[in-house]
Amino acid sequence: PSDQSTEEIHVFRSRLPDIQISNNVPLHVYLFERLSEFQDRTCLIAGSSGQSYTFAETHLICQKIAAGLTNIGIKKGDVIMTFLQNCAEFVFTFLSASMIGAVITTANPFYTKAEAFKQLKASNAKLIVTQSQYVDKFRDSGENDPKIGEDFSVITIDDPPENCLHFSVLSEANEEEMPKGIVIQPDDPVALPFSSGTTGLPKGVILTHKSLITGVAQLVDGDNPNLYLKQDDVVLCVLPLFHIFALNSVLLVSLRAGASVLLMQKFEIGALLELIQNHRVSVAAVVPPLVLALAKNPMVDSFDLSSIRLVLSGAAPLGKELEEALHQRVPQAIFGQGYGMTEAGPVVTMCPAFAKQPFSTKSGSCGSVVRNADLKVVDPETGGSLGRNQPGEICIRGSQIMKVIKIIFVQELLLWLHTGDIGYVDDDDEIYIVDRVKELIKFKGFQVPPAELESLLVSHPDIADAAVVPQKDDAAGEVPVAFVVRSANGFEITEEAIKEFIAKQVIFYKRLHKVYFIHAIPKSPSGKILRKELRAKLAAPSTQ
Ligand code: 4UU
Repeated sequence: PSDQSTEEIHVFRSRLPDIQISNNVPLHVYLFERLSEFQDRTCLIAGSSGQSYTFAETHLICQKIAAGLTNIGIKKGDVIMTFLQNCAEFVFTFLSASMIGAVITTANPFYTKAEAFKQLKASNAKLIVTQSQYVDKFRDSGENDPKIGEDFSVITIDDPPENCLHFSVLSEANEEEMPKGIVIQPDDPVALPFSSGTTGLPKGVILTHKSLITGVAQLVDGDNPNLYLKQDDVVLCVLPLFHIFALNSVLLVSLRAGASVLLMQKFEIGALLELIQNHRVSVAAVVPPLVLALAKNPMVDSFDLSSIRLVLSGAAPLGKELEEALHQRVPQAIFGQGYGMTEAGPVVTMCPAFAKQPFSTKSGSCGSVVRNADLKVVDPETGGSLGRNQPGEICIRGSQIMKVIKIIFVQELLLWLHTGDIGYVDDDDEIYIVDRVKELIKFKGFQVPPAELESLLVSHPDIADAAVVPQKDDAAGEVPVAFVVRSANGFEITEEAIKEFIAKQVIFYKRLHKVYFIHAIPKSPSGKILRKELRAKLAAPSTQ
């Protein structure tokens, strides 16, 4: 309601001037706009095999796959699910989908069968691109569930199991057969990542061609790009591409800027250090648990990390001490944070020390708001706009944010996205995130939606009611813990049994770390769980 009020709004802007953004073309056209300038340079390097692809090769393969997708019946508006670890095929599938106006929904390949099916059904995907080892997660589903071969197809990047096709049916198609005449509008969707946002279960976040182009341009376009990438940069992609951080701020920005992306399937410290040294990695996108590993592991001292010039941390709060500990090991690098959210398309703030003409920044800050966007801070109780140095809910506005379908009435041209994060803007336009008012729990930067665990918990006959909240944890940042009301059926379910019941149904990072039994879940008169009260209970000594 406050969005419609007439009171004065304190709008915070980037320290960098606005730029012209060419966001009226399809995403792939924008990304490959400068292809002729760097077509023979390395675009992708597969870390495990060392195989690499130039920009020209990448572009050609994507055109072939666009033709191949059309041959197997994928049309504009259809959804394709990637169920992959980082690999070149992920990149090819994403860009090819853009070329034919299809939409990519990205999922974590470690999802359990139940989690995979939820996203498959919610996104109505017609095709899944995955590895053979994961195909069983899409078989033997419930009676009303979609079926392989009938409702959707499966393509594997390795030997295809029964009823599946090999990736070569796409990549060996004739690029001449790419469909002509597909008209893609700036507001057409191109990506559908899943996120639980500020409340409830995970849902598809509609990101359009225009929003993703804007998000990339805000970082790497203009005379003084906020995140200055050079054509000879090698950008580390160890964070998963199914998450918006790596997708946007590692892959898409590098494609636009002509930098190479070094793809790593999964994090393993020895292999990582070797790859950094051998490929002379210059830009590293990291999350706090990775900073912890690099800061603490003794192996780090035996490798040459002198090529690293930028370290960008995001997805969860980074402690100053931790940042300084790693900085001592990589003294030549500029350290900074980005703060983003899937729904925000995704970057809200970025460290301006990464700019071509850099600004100095303070440790602990998440940088300044991105250019071509407005940021405001509101009082979470009253909705009133706050000035500098006053913590409140961060709100962001610009063409990069997700597409909202049901707009009932709009008084402003662009809507403010409420992030559910509490932060403030200091006298130097630097933004600090200090708390979260939304339900979301972040385990090592991964989303754990409490509503999902709560609905699983109350589905158990021995549980009458439940609430899941974050508990602070040194290694993971936060871990999910549950408050449980036992049902009066005489069976005294144990903590271990509850943990196991959940662990069987969810991916590793959603597992419960502790269960506290309680007589009633505190709720507001309207029935909302009073999470603040439960978090306060955790801080009290009796629950330790
Ligand atoms: C404290 O985490 C992300 C996106 C992160 C991102 C993307 C592009 C970082 C840098 C970049 O360049 O998205 P989600 O949707 O998984 O989670 C969003 C939530 C935020 O609302 C906030 O609570 O993750 C938390 N978060 C952070 N918290 C994200 N970044 C930060 C941060 N400090 N730097």
